[in-house]
Amino acid sequence: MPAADFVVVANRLPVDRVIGADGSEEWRTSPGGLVAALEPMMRRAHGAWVGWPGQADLHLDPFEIGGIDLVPVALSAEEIAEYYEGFSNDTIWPLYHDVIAPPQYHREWWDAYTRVNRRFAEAAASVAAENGTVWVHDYQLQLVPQLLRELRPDLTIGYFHHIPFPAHGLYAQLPWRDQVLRGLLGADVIGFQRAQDATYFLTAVRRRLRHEVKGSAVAVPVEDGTTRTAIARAFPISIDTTPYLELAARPDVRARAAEIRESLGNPAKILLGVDRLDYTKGIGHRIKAYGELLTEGRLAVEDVTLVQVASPSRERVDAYAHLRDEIELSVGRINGDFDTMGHTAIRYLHQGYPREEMVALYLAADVMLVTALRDGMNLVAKEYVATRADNRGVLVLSEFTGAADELRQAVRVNPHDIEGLKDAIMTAVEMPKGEQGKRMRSLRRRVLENDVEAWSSSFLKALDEVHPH
Ligand code: GDG
Repeated sequence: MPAADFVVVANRLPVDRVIGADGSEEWRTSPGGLVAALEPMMRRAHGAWVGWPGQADLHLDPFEIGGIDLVPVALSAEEIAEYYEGFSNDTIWPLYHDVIAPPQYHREWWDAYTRVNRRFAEAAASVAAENGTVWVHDYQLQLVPQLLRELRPDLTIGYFHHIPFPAHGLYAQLPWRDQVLRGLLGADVIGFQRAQDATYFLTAVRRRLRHEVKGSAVAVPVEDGTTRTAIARAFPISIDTTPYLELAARPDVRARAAEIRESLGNPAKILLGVDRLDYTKGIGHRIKAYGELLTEGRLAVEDVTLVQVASPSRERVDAYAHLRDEIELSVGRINGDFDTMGHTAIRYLHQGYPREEMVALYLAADVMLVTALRDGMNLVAKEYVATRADNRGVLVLSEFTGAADELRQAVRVNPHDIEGLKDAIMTAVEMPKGEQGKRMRSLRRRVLENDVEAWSSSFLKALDEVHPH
Protein backbone atom coordinates (compact mmCIF):
# COMPACT_ATOMS: atom_id res chain seq x y z
CA MET A 1 0.00 0.00 0.00
CA PRO A 2 1.46 3.39 -0.92
CA ALA A 3 2.25 5.79 1.90
CA ALA A 4 -0.74 7.93 2.91
CA ASP A 5 -0.57 11.72 3.30
CA PHE A 6 -3.63 11.70 5.57
CA VAL A 7 -4.33 8.97 8.11
CA VAL A 8 -7.32 8.59 10.42
CA VAL A 9 -6.87 6.40 13.49
CA ALA A 10 -10.03 5.32 15.30
CA ASN A 11 -10.99 2.30 17.40
CA ARG A 12 -13.27 0.96 14.65
CA LEU A 13 -12.79 0.81 10.91
CA PRO A 14 -15.76 2.47 9.17
CA VAL A 15 -16.94 -0.88 7.74
CA ASP A 16 -18.99 -3.90 8.79
CA ARG A 17 -18.52 -7.47 7.66
CA VAL A 18 -21.68 -8.79 6.05
CA ILE A 19 -22.19 -12.51 5.52
CA GLY A 20 -24.53 -13.29 2.60
CA ALA A 21 -27.17 -16.08 2.55
CA ASP A 22 -24.76 -18.23 0.51
CA GLY A 23 -22.06 -17.77 3.14
CA SER A 24 -20.10 -15.26 1.05
CA GLU A 25 -18.43 -12.40 2.88
CA GLU A 26 -18.20 -8.76 2.04
CA TRP A 27 -17.38 -5.46 3.70
CA ARG A 28 -19.81 -2.59 3.65
CA THR A 29 -19.06 0.96 4.73
CA SER A 30 -21.03 1.83 7.85
CA PRO A 31 -22.72 5.19 7.38
CA GLY A 32 -21.62 7.72 9.95
CA GLY A 33 -20.94 11.41 10.20
CA LEU A 34 -17.24 10.93 10.70
CA VAL A 35 -16.78 8.93 7.51
CA ALA A 36 -18.90 11.38 5.53
CA ALA A 37 -16.89 14.33 6.87
CA LEU A 38 -13.53 12.80 6.13
CA GLU A 39 -14.26 11.04 2.86
CA PRO A 40 -13.58 14.02 0.56
CA MET A 41 -10.31 14.72 2.38
CA MET A 42 -9.41 11.01 2.25
CA ARG A 43 -9.85 10.89 -1.50
CA ARG A 44 -8.05 14.17 -2.14
CA ALA A 45 -5.07 13.50 0.06
CA HIS A 46 -4.61 9.79 -0.49
CA GLY A 47 -6.03 8.72 2.82
CA ALA A 48 -5.85 5.62 4.98
CA TRP A 49 -7.97 4.60 7.99
CA VAL A 50 -6.43 2.54 10.79
CA GLY A 51 -8.87 0.66 13.04
CA TRP A 52 -10.19 -2.58 14.47
CA PRO A 53 -12.41 -4.54 12.06
CA GLY A 54 -14.93 -5.39 14.80
CA GLN A 55 -14.28 -9.10 15.42
CA ALA A 56 -11.83 -10.95 17.63
CA ASP A 57 -8.67 -12.43 16.17
CA LEU A 58 -9.31 -11.22 12.66
CA HIS A 59 -5.89 -10.79 11.05
CA LEU A 60 -6.42 -9.03 7.75
CA ASP A 61 -4.13 -7.39 5.24
CA PRO A 62 -4.89 -3.78 4.34
CA PHE A 63 -7.63 -3.49 1.73
CA GLU A 64 -9.43 -0.75 -0.14
CA ILE A 65 -13.10 0.08 -0.14
CA GLY A 66 -14.81 3.04 -1.79
CA GLY A 67 -11.50 4.80 -2.43
CA ILE A 68 -10.27 4.55 1.19
CA ASP A 69 -7.36 2.34 2.21
CA LEU A 70 -8.26 0.41 5.33
CA VAL A 71 -5.55 -0.79 7.70
CA PRO A 72 -7.00 -3.39 10.11
CA VAL A 73 -5.57 -3.73 13.64
CA ALA A 74 -6.21 -7.20 15.09
CA LEU A 75 -7.44 -7.60 18.69
CA SER A 76 -7.63 -10.87 20.60
CA ALA A 77 -10.76 -11.78 22.60
CA GLU A 78 -8.83 -11.02 25.79
CA GLU A 79 -7.76 -7.61 24.48
CA ILE A 80 -11.36 -6.78 23.57
CA ALA A 81 -12.36 -7.65 27.14
CA GLU A 82 -9.52 -5.69 28.77
CA TYR A 83 -8.71 -2.77 26.44
CA TYR A 84 -12.16 -2.11 24.97
CA GLU A 85 -14.90 -3.34 27.30
CA GLY A 86 -12.64 -2.93 30.34
CA PHE A 87 -10.39 0.13 30.34
CA SER A 88 -12.19 2.12 27.62
CA ASN A 89 -15.80 1.42 28.55
CA ASP A 90 -15.64 0.55 32.25
CA THR A 91 -12.83 2.85 33.44
CA ILE A 92 -12.51 5.90 31.18
CA TRP A 93 -16.16 6.14 30.03
CA PRO A 94 -17.71 6.32 33.54
CA LEU A 95 -14.88 8.49 34.95
CA TYR A 96 -15.11 11.01 32.11
CA HIS A 97 -18.92 11.11 32.41
CA ASP A 98 -18.72 12.41 35.98
CA VAL A 99 -18.73 8.95 37.62
CA ILE A 100 -22.46 8.43 36.93
CA ALA A 101 -21.44 4.76 37.26
CA PRO A 102 -18.41 3.80 39.39
CA PRO A 103 -15.24 3.46 37.28
CA GLN A 104 -13.36 0.18 37.68
CA TYR A 105 -9.59 0.46 38.04
CA HIS A 106 -7.63 -2.67 37.10
CA ARG A 107 -3.93 -2.78 36.39
CA GLU A 108 -4.31 -5.59 33.81
CA TRP A 109 -6.79 -3.43 31.88
CA TRP A 110 -4.31 -0.55 31.84
CA ASP A 111 -1.56 -2.89 30.59
CA ALA A 112 -3.82 -4.08 27.75
CA TYR A 113 -4.78 -0.46 26.93
CA THR A 114 -1.10 0.52 26.69
CA ARG A 115 -0.26 -2.51 24.56
CA VAL A 116 -3.16 -1.98 22.15
CA ASN A 117 -2.52 1.79 21.86
CA ARG A 118 1.05 0.95 20.88
CA ARG A 119 -0.23 -1.41 18.17
CA PHE A 120 -2.46 1.33 16.73
CA ALA A 121 0.44 3.81 16.81
CA GLU A 122 2.72 1.34 15.02
CA ALA A 123 0.11 0.69 12.33
CA ALA A 124 -0.32 4.44 11.76
CA ALA A 125 3.46 4.97 11.70
CA SER A 126 3.83 2.28 9.05
CA VAL A 127 1.31 3.77 6.58
CA ALA A 128 1.82 7.53 7.00
CA ALA A 129 3.83 9.32 4.33
CA GLU A 130 6.83 11.50 5.22
CA ASN A 131 5.53 14.75 6.80
CA GLY A 132 1.97 13.43 6.57
CA THR A 133 -0.96 14.26 8.83
CA VAL A 134 -2.54 11.80 11.27
CA TRP A 135 -5.87 12.43 13.00
CA VAL A 136 -6.46 10.21 16.05
CA HIS A 137 -9.99 9.81 17.44
CA ASP A 138 -11.33 9.34 20.90
CA TYR A 139 -10.88 8.01 24.38
CA GLN A 140 -9.88 4.47 23.40
CA LEU A 141 -6.65 5.86 21.92
CA GLN A 142 -5.43 8.59 24.26
CA LEU A 143 -1.85 7.29 24.32
CA VAL A 144 -1.51 7.09 20.53
CA PRO A 145 -0.47 10.74 19.91
CA GLN A 146 2.66 10.50 22.06
CA LEU A 147 3.56 6.94 20.97
CA LEU A 148 3.21 7.99 17.36
CA ARG A 149 5.30 11.12 17.83
CA GLU A 150 8.12 9.00 19.30
CA LEU A 151 8.01 6.71 16.27
CA ARG A 152 7.51 9.45 13.67
CA PRO A 153 8.55 12.96 14.75
CA ASP A 154 8.03 14.21 11.18
CA LEU A 155 4.22 13.82 11.36
CA THR A 156 1.58 16.43 12.17
CA ILE A 157 -0.71 14.83 14.75
CA GLY A 158 -4.26 15.82 15.68
CA TYR A 159 -6.49 14.23 18.33
CA PHE A 160 -10.23 14.70 18.82
CA HIS A 161 -11.96 13.70 22.04
CA HIS A 162 -15.64 12.82 21.40
CA ILE A 163 -16.68 12.51 25.05
CA PRO A 164 -16.45 14.98 27.96
CA PHE A 165 -13.21 15.64 29.83
CA PRO A 166 -13.85 15.66 33.59
CA ALA A 167 -13.14 18.33 36.19
CA HIS A 168 -9.77 17.93 37.89
CA GLY A 169 -11.20 16.65 41.17
CA LEU A 170 -12.60 13.65 39.32
CA TYR A 171 -9.81 13.20 36.80
CA ALA A 172 -7.34 12.99 39.68
CA GLN A 173 -8.85 9.58 40.61
CA LEU A 174 -7.28 7.94 37.57
CA PRO A 175 -4.26 5.95 38.74
CA TRP A 176 -2.60 6.61 35.35
CA ARG A 177 -3.61 10.29 35.13
CA ASP A 178 -0.14 11.66 34.26
CA GLN A 179 0.54 9.03 31.59
CA VAL A 180 -2.78 9.80 29.87
CA LEU A 181 -2.10 13.56 29.86
CA ARG A 182 1.34 12.94 28.35
CA GLY A 183 -0.21 10.63 25.77
CA LEU A 184 -2.65 13.32 24.62
CA LEU A 185 0.01 16.04 24.62
CA GLY A 186 1.80 14.14 21.86
CA ALA A 187 -0.71 15.80 19.50
CA ASP A 188 -0.22 19.25 17.95
CA VAL A 189 -3.93 20.00 18.34
CA ILE A 190 -6.17 18.35 20.96
CA GLY A 191 -9.82 19.01 20.13
CA PHE A 192 -12.73 18.85 22.58
CA GLN A 193 -16.50 19.21 22.19
CA ARG A 194 -16.98 22.11 24.62
CA ALA A 195 -14.83 25.00 25.83
CA GLN A 196 -15.34 23.60 29.34
CA ASP A 197 -13.73 20.27 28.40
CA ALA A 198 -10.65 22.06 27.05
CA THR A 199 -10.44 24.16 30.23
CA TYR A 200 -10.60 21.06 32.44
CA PHE A 201 -7.88 19.40 30.37
CA LEU A 202 -5.63 22.47 30.54
CA THR A 203 -6.15 22.69 34.30
CA ALA A 204 -5.13 19.05 34.68
CA VAL A 205 -2.03 19.68 32.54
CA ARG A 206 -1.04 22.71 34.61
CA ARG A 207 -1.69 21.11 37.97
CA ARG A 208 -0.31 17.66 37.33
CA LEU A 209 2.51 18.17 34.85
CA ARG A 210 3.32 21.81 35.72
CA HIS A 211 3.66 22.71 32.03
CA GLU A 212 3.25 26.35 31.12
CA VAL A 213 -0.23 27.08 29.72
CA LYS A 214 -1.07 30.33 27.92
CA GLY A 215 -4.64 30.57 26.65
CA SER A 216 -5.14 27.37 24.68
CA ALA A 217 -1.41 26.76 24.15
CA VAL A 218 0.65 24.32 26.22
CA ALA A 219 4.46 24.49 26.18
CA VAL A 220 5.38 20.80 26.09
CA PRO A 221 9.01 20.14 27.09
CA VAL A 222 10.98 18.13 24.54
CA GLU A 223 14.20 16.18 25.06
CA ASP A 224 16.68 18.88 24.03
CA GLY A 225 15.43 21.24 26.75
CA THR A 226 13.25 23.30 24.41
CA THR A 227 9.47 23.19 24.16
CA ARG A 228 6.91 22.56 21.42
CA THR A 229 3.40 23.96 21.36
CA ALA A 230 0.24 21.85 21.69
CA ILE A 231 -3.11 23.59 21.29
CA ALA A 232 -6.18 22.42 23.26
CA ARG A 233 -9.52 23.94 22.38
CA ALA A 234 -13.14 23.27 21.46
CA PHE A 235 -14.30 22.12 18.02
CA PRO A 236 -17.98 21.16 18.50
CA ILE A 237 -18.79 18.22 16.23
CA SER A 238 -21.89 18.13 14.06
CA ILE A 239 -23.76 15.93 11.59
CA ASP A 240 -23.68 15.41 7.86
CA THR A 241 -26.93 17.28 7.21
CA THR A 242 -27.44 16.20 3.55
CA PRO A 243 -28.81 12.66 4.12
CA TYR A 244 -31.13 13.94 6.87
CA LEU A 245 -32.54 16.71 4.67
CA GLU A 246 -32.96 14.29 1.78
CA LEU A 247 -34.65 11.58 3.82
CA ALA A 248 -36.95 14.09 5.53
CA ALA A 249 -38.16 15.27 2.11
CA ARG A 250 -38.74 11.77 0.68
CA PRO A 251 -42.45 10.93 0.20
CA ASP A 252 -42.06 7.34 1.42
CA VAL A 253 -40.34 8.49 4.64
CA ARG A 254 -43.07 11.10 5.24
CA ALA A 255 -45.73 8.45 4.62
CA ARG A 256 -43.96 6.21 7.12
CA ALA A 257 -44.09 9.00 9.72
CA ALA A 258 -47.87 9.24 9.26
CA GLU A 259 -48.13 5.46 9.50
CA ILE A 260 -46.19 5.46 12.79
CA ARG A 261 -48.59 8.03 14.23
CA GLU A 262 -51.55 5.96 13.03
CA SER A 263 -50.20 2.75 14.52
CA LEU A 264 -49.83 4.45 17.93
CA GLY A 265 -53.56 5.23 17.90
CA ASN A 266 -53.18 8.81 16.62
CA PRO A 267 -52.22 10.42 19.93
CA ALA A 268 -52.35 14.23 20.01
CA LYS A 269 -48.66 14.30 20.97
CA ILE A 270 -45.80 11.89 20.37
CA LEU A 271 -42.75 12.25 22.60
CA LEU A 272 -39.53 10.60 21.42
CA GLY A 273 -36.27 9.46 22.94
CA VAL A 274 -33.48 7.94 20.81
CA ASP A 275 -30.36 6.75 22.60
CA ARG A 276 -27.87 3.96 22.86
CA LEU A 277 -28.95 2.17 26.03
CA ASP A 278 -26.33 3.94 28.15
CA TYR A 279 -26.44 5.22 31.74
CA THR A 280 -25.16 8.62 30.60
CA LYS A 281 -28.28 9.31 28.56
CA GLY A 282 -30.72 9.89 31.45
CA ILE A 283 -33.32 7.48 30.08
CA GLY A 284 -34.45 6.52 33.57
CA HIS A 285 -34.88 10.18 34.63
CA ARG A 286 -37.00 10.84 31.53
CA ILE A 287 -39.21 7.82 32.17
CA LYS A 288 -39.61 8.73 35.83
CA ALA A 289 -40.72 12.29 34.98
CA TYR A 290 -43.12 11.04 32.32
CA GLY A 291 -44.59 8.39 34.66
CA GLU A 292 -45.24 11.03 37.33
CA LEU A 293 -47.01 13.28 34.80
CA LEU A 294 -49.34 10.36 34.00
CA THR A 295 -49.87 9.57 37.68
CA GLU A 296 -50.72 13.18 38.45
CA GLY A 297 -53.11 13.38 35.50
CA ARG A 298 -51.14 16.22 33.85
CA LEU A 299 -50.85 13.90 30.84
CA ALA A 300 -53.30 11.18 29.76
CA VAL A 301 -52.44 8.00 27.89
CA GLU A 302 -55.15 8.72 25.29
CA ASP A 303 -53.37 11.96 24.34
CA VAL A 304 -49.67 11.14 24.52
CA THR A 305 -47.27 8.30 23.80
CA LEU A 306 -43.58 8.20 24.60
CA VAL A 307 -41.60 6.27 21.97
CA GLN A 308 -38.25 5.24 23.40
CA VAL A 309 -35.70 3.70 21.04
CA ALA A 310 -32.91 2.27 23.22
CA SER A 311 -30.45 0.68 20.82
CA PRO A 312 -28.46 -2.22 22.30
CA SER A 313 -25.01 -1.20 23.49
CA ARG A 314 -22.02 -2.72 25.36
CA GLU A 315 -24.13 -5.56 26.68
CA ARG A 316 -21.17 -7.47 28.06
CA VAL A 317 -20.31 -4.67 30.52
CA ASP A 318 -22.13 -5.28 33.85
CA ALA A 319 -23.29 -1.69 34.36
CA TYR A 320 -25.13 -1.86 31.03
CA ALA A 321 -26.84 -5.17 31.83
CA HIS A 322 -28.07 -3.67 35.14
CA LEU A 323 -29.26 -0.51 33.43
CA ARG A 324 -31.29 -2.54 30.96
CA ASP A 325 -33.03 -4.42 33.78
CA GLU A 326 -33.78 -1.19 35.61
CA ILE A 327 -35.22 0.60 32.55
CA GLU A 328 -37.29 -2.38 31.47
CA LEU A 329 -38.72 -2.77 34.97
CA SER A 330 -39.88 0.85 35.06
CA VAL A 331 -41.27 0.74 31.50
CA GLY A 332 -43.21 -2.42 32.37
CA ARG A 333 -44.61 -0.84 35.54
CA ILE A 334 -45.75 2.34 33.82
CA ASN A 335 -47.31 0.47 30.91
CA GLY A 336 -49.00 -1.95 33.31
CA ASP A 337 -50.50 0.95 35.25
CA PHE A 338 -51.61 3.14 32.35
CA ASP A 339 -52.02 1.22 29.09
CA THR A 340 -55.47 0.71 27.62
CA MET A 341 -56.35 -1.73 24.83
CA GLY A 342 -55.96 1.05 22.28
CA HIS A 343 -53.19 3.20 23.78
CA THR A 344 -49.77 2.63 25.24
CA ALA A 345 -47.90 4.94 27.60
CA ILE A 346 -44.42 3.95 26.43
CA ARG A 347 -43.57 2.15 23.19
CA TYR A 348 -40.16 0.81 24.19
CA LEU A 349 -37.92 -0.54 21.42
CA HIS A 350 -34.66 -2.25 22.36
CA GLN A 351 -33.56 -2.47 18.75
CA GLY A 352 -31.45 -0.69 16.18
CA TYR A 353 -33.18 0.74 13.11
CA PRO A 354 -32.14 1.85 9.63
CA ARG A 355 -31.66 5.56 9.20
CA GLU A 356 -34.90 5.90 7.15
CA GLU A 357 -36.91 4.69 10.13
CA MET A 358 -35.07 7.04 12.49
CA VAL A 359 -35.93 10.01 10.27
CA ALA A 360 -39.58 8.88 10.06
CA LEU A 361 -39.60 8.82 13.87
CA TYR A 362 -38.10 12.32 14.05
CA LEU A 363 -40.82 13.55 11.68
CA ALA A 364 -43.54 11.88 13.73
CA ALA A 365 -42.27 13.32 17.04
CA ASP A 366 -43.87 16.48 18.43
CA VAL A 367 -41.36 16.57 21.26
CA MET A 368 -37.79 15.22 21.24
CA LEU A 369 -36.41 14.39 24.69
CA VAL A 370 -32.64 14.60 25.14
CA THR A 371 -32.07 14.31 28.88
CA ALA A 372 -28.47 13.10 29.11
CA LEU A 373 -26.79 13.41 32.50
CA ARG A 374 -23.53 13.99 30.66
CA ASP A 375 -22.89 13.81 26.90
CA GLY A 376 -19.94 15.00 24.80
CA MET A 377 -22.18 16.50 22.12
CA ASN A 378 -25.37 14.46 21.41
CA LEU A 379 -25.93 14.18 17.70
CA VAL A 380 -29.53 12.98 18.05
CA ALA A 381 -30.52 16.54 19.05
CA LYS A 382 -28.91 17.92 15.88
CA GLU A 383 -30.46 15.20 13.68
CA TYR A 384 -33.95 15.96 14.97
CA VAL A 385 -33.51 19.66 14.27
CA ALA A 386 -32.09 19.03 10.78
CA THR A 387 -35.10 16.93 9.72
CA ARG A 388 -37.73 19.50 10.83
CA ALA A 389 -37.94 21.55 7.62
CA ASP A 390 -41.58 22.22 8.60
CA ASN A 391 -40.27 24.27 11.56
CA ARG A 392 -42.46 22.28 13.94
CA GLY A 393 -41.59 20.19 16.95
CA VAL A 394 -39.88 21.02 20.23
CA LEU A 395 -36.44 19.95 21.44
CA VAL A 396 -36.07 19.41 25.19
CA LEU A 397 -32.33 19.46 25.80
CA SER A 398 -30.22 18.72 28.85
CA GLU A 399 -27.77 21.44 29.80
CA PHE A 400 -25.19 18.69 30.39
CA THR A 401 -24.79 17.95 26.67
CA GLY A 402 -22.26 19.65 24.40
CA ALA A 403 -25.16 20.51 22.11
CA ALA A 404 -26.61 22.79 24.80
CA ASP A 405 -23.77 25.29 24.18
CA GLU A 406 -25.01 25.81 20.63
CA LEU A 407 -28.73 25.00 20.61
CA ARG A 408 -29.81 27.90 22.77
CA GLN A 409 -33.43 27.93 21.57
CA ALA A 410 -34.18 24.45 22.90
CA VAL A 411 -36.19 23.99 26.12
CA ARG A 412 -33.27 23.53 28.52
CA VAL A 413 -33.43 21.10 31.42
CA ASN A 414 -31.44 19.85 34.35
CA PRO A 415 -32.45 16.15 34.17
CA HIS A 416 -31.59 15.59 37.85
CA ASP A 417 -34.39 17.99 38.75
CA ILE A 418 -37.42 15.76 38.15
CA GLU A 419 -39.94 18.55 38.88
CA GLY A 420 -38.12 20.84 36.46
CA LEU A 421 -38.03 18.07 33.86
CA LYS A 422 -41.78 17.50 34.25
CA ASP A 423 -42.43 21.22 33.76
CA ALA A 424 -40.18 21.28 30.70
CA ILE A 425 -42.06 18.33 29.17
CA MET A 426 -45.35 20.17 29.79
CA THR A 427 -43.95 23.38 28.27
CA ALA A 428 -42.95 21.41 25.18
CA VAL A 429 -46.26 19.54 24.91
CA GLU A 430 -48.24 22.78 25.25
CA MET A 431 -46.02 25.06 23.16
CA PRO A 432 -48.03 27.05 20.58
CA LYS A 433 -47.11 26.52 16.92
CA GLY A 434 -45.85 30.09 16.52
CA GLU A 435 -43.28 29.69 19.25
CA GLN A 436 -42.27 26.23 17.98
CA GLY A 437 -41.58 27.82 14.60
CA LYS A 438 -39.58 30.70 16.03
CA ARG A 439 -37.36 28.40 18.07
CA MET A 440 -37.00 25.72 15.40
CA ARG A 441 -35.95 28.22 12.73
CA SER A 442 -33.14 29.47 14.88
CA LEU A 443 -32.04 25.93 15.87
CA ARG A 444 -32.03 24.83 12.24
CA ARG A 445 -29.97 27.80 11.13
CA ARG A 446 -27.33 26.85 13.66
CA VAL A 447 -27.19 23.16 12.68
CA LEU A 448 -27.30 23.70 8.92
CA GLU A 449 -24.56 26.34 9.04
CA ASN A 450 -22.30 24.31 11.30
CA ASP A 451 -22.30 20.84 9.78
CA VAL A 452 -19.70 18.12 10.11
CA GLU A 453 -17.83 19.39 7.08
CA ALA A 454 -17.37 22.78 8.79
CA TRP A 455 -16.19 20.93 11.90
CA SER A 456 -13.52 18.86 10.15
CA SER A 457 -12.33 21.84 8.09
CA SER A 458 -11.88 23.99 11.17
CA PHE A 459 -9.98 21.24 12.99
CA LEU A 460 -7.67 20.59 10.04
CA LYS A 461 -7.12 24.32 9.58
CA ALA A 462 -6.03 24.62 13.22
CA LEU A 463 -3.68 21.68 12.68
CA ASP A 464 -2.21 23.34 9.64
CA GLU A 465 -1.65 26.59 11.53
CA VAL A 466 0.32 24.90 14.31
CA HIS A 467 2.38 22.80 11.97
CA PRO A 468 2.37 24.27 8.46
CA HIS A 469 3.97 22.08 5.81
C1 GDG B 1 -20.41 9.74 21.13
C2 GDG B 1 -20.54 10.73 22.29
C3 GDG B 1 -20.95 12.56 20.64
C4 GDG B 1 -28.72 5.53 17.70
N1 GDG B 1 -29.57 4.48 17.64
C5 GDG B 1 -29.70 4.19 16.33
C6 GDG B 1 -28.92 5.08 15.58
N2 GDG B 1 -28.31 5.88 16.45
C7 GDG B 1 -27.40 6.96 16.03
C8 GDG B 1 -27.98 8.33 16.26
C9 GDG B 1 -26.70 9.18 16.30
C10 GDG B 1 -25.69 8.22 16.92
O1 GDG B 1 -26.21 6.90 16.77
C11 GDG B 1 -25.50 8.49 18.41
O2 GDG B 1 -24.75 9.65 18.55
P1 GDG B 1 -24.79 10.49 19.88
O3 GDG B 1 -24.00 11.74 19.66
O4 GDG B 1 -26.21 10.79 20.22
O5 GDG B 1 -24.18 9.59 21.05
P2 GDG B 1 -22.95 8.52 21.24
O6 GDG B 1 -23.20 7.26 20.52
O7 GDG B 1 -22.83 8.38 22.72
O8 GDG B 1 -21.65 9.23 20.62
C12 GDG B 1 -21.48 11.87 21.90
C13 GDG B 1 -20.64 11.56 19.55
O9 GDG B 1 -19.80 10.51 20.03
C14 GDG B 1 -19.95 12.22 18.36
O10 GDG B 1 -18.81 12.91 18.72
O11 GDG B 1 -21.95 13.45 20.18
O12 GDG B 1 -21.58 12.80 22.96
O13 GDG B 1 -21.03 10.07 23.46
O14 GDG B 1 -26.27 9.49 15.01
O15 GDG B 1 -28.86 8.66 15.23
N3 GDG B 1 -28.84 5.08 14.24
C15 GDG B 1 -29.57 4.14 13.58
N4 GDG B 1 -30.35 3.22 14.24
C16 GDG B 1 -30.45 3.22 15.60
O16 GDG B 1 -31.18 2.40 16.17
N5 GDG B 1 -29.51 4.11 12.23
